[in-house]
Amino acid sequence: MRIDVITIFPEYLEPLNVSLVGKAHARGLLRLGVHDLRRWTHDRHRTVDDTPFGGGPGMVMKPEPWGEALDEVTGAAGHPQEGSPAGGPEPQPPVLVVPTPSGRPFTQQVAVELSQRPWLVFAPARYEGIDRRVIEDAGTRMPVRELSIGDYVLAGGEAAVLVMVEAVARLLPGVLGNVRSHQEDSFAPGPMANLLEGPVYTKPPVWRDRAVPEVLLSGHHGRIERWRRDEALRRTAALRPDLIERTEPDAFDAADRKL
Ligand code: 6GU
Repeated sequence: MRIDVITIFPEYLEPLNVSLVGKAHARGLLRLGVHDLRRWTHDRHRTVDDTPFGGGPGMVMKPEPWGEALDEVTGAAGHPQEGSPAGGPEPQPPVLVVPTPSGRPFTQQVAVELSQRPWLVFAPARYEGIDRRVIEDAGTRMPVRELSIGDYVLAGGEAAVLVMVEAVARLLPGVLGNVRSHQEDSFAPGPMANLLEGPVYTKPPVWRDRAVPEVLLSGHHGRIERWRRDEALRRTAALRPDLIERTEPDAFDAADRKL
């Protein structure tokens, strides 16, 4: 997968070079490009924002630098994309991801969908957002997803890009050592879909007088699986009743109903 990020704070994206995403990059599973939006300004002050038409607080990001940046990074400026020889099939355009608190929710399902695309371009905004025409214009050439990471307001979309890139990168083939670790995620499809994960334990079996639940040492896989589901269900009912309410009744078995 290829990921490009266009930002006025390239340093903010440096964490992408560490941990899981950094390793995926180093191992060639992910190609990352971070671009300074000011590269596409032409005035002495490298201006990227201006006052909003219609009045109101804050500043709006100007369309021209974003337009030129997206043209160049997405290849609309007429540069043939790498890996698509002249005369070959039309290359698939990237998905443009615009992080904004006014977007649709970024969920695990969205992360899975994005992880199946070959190319993502992120356009995080500072100030009050990007001039609407940039989003509309880009939308004539590529799919655009305006996405929010939660119901709170950040000062800019860069931290949201870090969140989304990490959620997507760990789903790429070969990035996680163990495929089961994301097949069993709380929000992945399957028997534990829509349930929070319950408690986990490792050695030693007794620590500060606290014993690991006996069932986990029993070697009885059926009982262990049942216990894990019970714990997940109890935790979800306590912390996220909304997740249970939006699960179809068929997803629950007779043992669930006794809890
Ligand atoms: Cl994606 N951006 C900003 N600025 N604030 C947010 C957000 C995104 N998601 C939740 N709050």
